[in-house]
Amino acid sequence: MLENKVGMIFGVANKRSIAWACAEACREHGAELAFTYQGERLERNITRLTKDMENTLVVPCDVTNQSEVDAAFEAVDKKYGRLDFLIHSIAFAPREALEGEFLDTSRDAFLTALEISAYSLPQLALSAKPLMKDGGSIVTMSYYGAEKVVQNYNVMGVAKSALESSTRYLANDLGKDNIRVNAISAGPIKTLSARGVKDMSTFLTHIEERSPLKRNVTAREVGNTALFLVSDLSSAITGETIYVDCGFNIMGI
Ligand code: 0WD
Repeated sequence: MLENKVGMIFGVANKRSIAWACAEACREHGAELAFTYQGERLERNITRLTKDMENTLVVPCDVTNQSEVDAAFEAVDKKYGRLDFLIHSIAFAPREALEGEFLDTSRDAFLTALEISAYSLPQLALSAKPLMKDGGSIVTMSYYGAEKVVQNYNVMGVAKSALESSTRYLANDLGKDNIRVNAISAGPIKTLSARGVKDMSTFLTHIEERSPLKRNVTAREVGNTALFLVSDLSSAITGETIYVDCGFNIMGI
């Protein structure tokens, strides 16, 4: 499905990361993949995970450092000469902002969360565009807290609202270049980032009880949807937020 396609994956922290599940799904369908990692602490993880994958590239890229972003795309251009898809699976908010009341969010926490979790999407799309010579597909990861109040999710919910809105504006700007931009609104999954949200296990139990499918999603199910969105099977879908949440979002009382 993805033979002869080159993808860039942002946000693998370890094997539990949603980005890694996306990478495995895309790899199994023939894609060549470049991985970025944030900071030296994650370099060893990603190098170990990708050691048996052929023709990969692993480059540092902290999105708050524009020169690292530029260097990452230059490295992809040099190695592959093109880019067909990009998976954006990164987010961050200071831990103290992910508990208590949203009202108490500091200016610094607000700006940091919005910069890393939302601005990074248009930032990376701008660098990806010249490499997506034959069109392309960009996928980002959102969460239900973008549209409804989820206890403790706080400023990250605001960042995800900005992210989903950015998805639509980017889809409009990039449509003429045949570049599609979509978000996946994933149900909660126990990853490194998710552990930063207080009372995460309560969310998981609630979804098991209330969602139509009576269970939580797996990272691989999110990865499979990302595979669909970066493949030509979804060629007329852009600007959407697609729920991969066992149906939880449809429920009222
Ligand atoms: O329940 C969940 N796990 C859900 C996650 C439900 C719905 C959505 N999501 C979203 C997250 O908000 C995020 O956008 O999916 C995306 C991936 O999250 P994940 O797979 O749950 O988390 P994780 O494995 O921790 O990967 C996120 C990574 C960071 O990991 P850590 O944990 O080290 O902060 O985002 C990256 C980093 O690798 N990241 C950055 N990358 C570049 N520059 C930066 C940065 N400044 N900051 C964080």
